[in-house]
Amino acid sequence: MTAPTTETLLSRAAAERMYELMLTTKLADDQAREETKAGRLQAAFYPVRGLEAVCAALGEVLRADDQLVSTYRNLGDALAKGVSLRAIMAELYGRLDGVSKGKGGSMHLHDTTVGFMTTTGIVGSGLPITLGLGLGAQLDGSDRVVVVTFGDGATSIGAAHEALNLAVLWQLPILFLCQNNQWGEHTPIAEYAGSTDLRARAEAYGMAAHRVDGFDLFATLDCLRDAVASVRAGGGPVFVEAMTYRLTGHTGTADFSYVPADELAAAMARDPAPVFRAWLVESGALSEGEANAVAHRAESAVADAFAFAQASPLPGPDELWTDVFATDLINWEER
Ligand SMILES: Cc1ncc(C[n+]2csc(CCOP(=O)(O)OP(=O)(O)O)c2C)c(N)n1
Repeated sequence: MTAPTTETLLSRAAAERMYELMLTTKLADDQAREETKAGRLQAAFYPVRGLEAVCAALGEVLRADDQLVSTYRNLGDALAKGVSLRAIMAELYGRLDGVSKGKGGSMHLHDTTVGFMTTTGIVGSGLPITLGLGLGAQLDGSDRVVVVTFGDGATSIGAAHEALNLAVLWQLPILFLCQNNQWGEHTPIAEYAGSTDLRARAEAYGMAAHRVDGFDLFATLDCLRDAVASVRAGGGPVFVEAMTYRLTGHTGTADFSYVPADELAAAMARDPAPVFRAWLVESGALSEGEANAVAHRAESAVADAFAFAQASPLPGPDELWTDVFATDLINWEER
């Protein structure tokens, strides 16, 4: 990691918060994959291992009223925005206490009370959704920021390009955050993209665009803090390409023996949560004992969330017709 700049020099509380978030994400992800492989969790689960520093930095720079749209690879994003780990896990298990009463599953997490607006399974579909949210913020005269996270593959989808273009044209308050893990399912980026400089695609539409090392927490914090400040100040949309690497298979159960061993080993050596812990202890920001206490909290939270999810009831037949159609229609006269 680079040394922290003045802006990213952390208060002890912020350091602990980010380490706890990164470790909670890693442990919950590890356990969810174990559960799916064992057949106890019979659901699609899309691991986020490798994205922990990007998620922690994003959580740190967003305000409570900012809004986030994410993808199926959403565990870290959801935790960063403050969604309950218990409710996320219950949703994964298809249980009534899940964020969508068990009817959405891992691809459809949302909790609008904390600004976690939606997640989708359709690659690239989050970008046009944020156009509406961004337009809403602009019409409200609010300075809230709308963020959308998406993979590198999403930048080859037509809807993503339409969204980038309109966001610039309308100068919407949107941060486009590309979590570039360098794979689209089982295809490496160089085999599906003519140019792998995704930042340049956004720049071509006329918006500020930056590329940052997404394994480097301090560099990512600096980059995202500046980007969010610029969007909030009315500077129009900003695109950030955070370079990471997928540390697991595409899904919780997918084979990933096709990933080059040297690339994976190099990425694993930069595994965000353990690397940040080592920095915290070596720099004296936290003692071994204090770092262990944070780790203990993360382990307990994950154990508690899985136990809660497994004990939660399945939705009954009475839930079949609830939350299916929108019933509270907008009254435009009153708006
Ligand atoms: C429009 C669309 N096309 C194809 C798929 C199938 N699909 C699911 S995930 C995925 C890979 C997307 O790669 P990327 O955007 O880089 O995200 P990552 O999974 O690497 O986070 C594809 C092609 C889909 N869900 N939606």
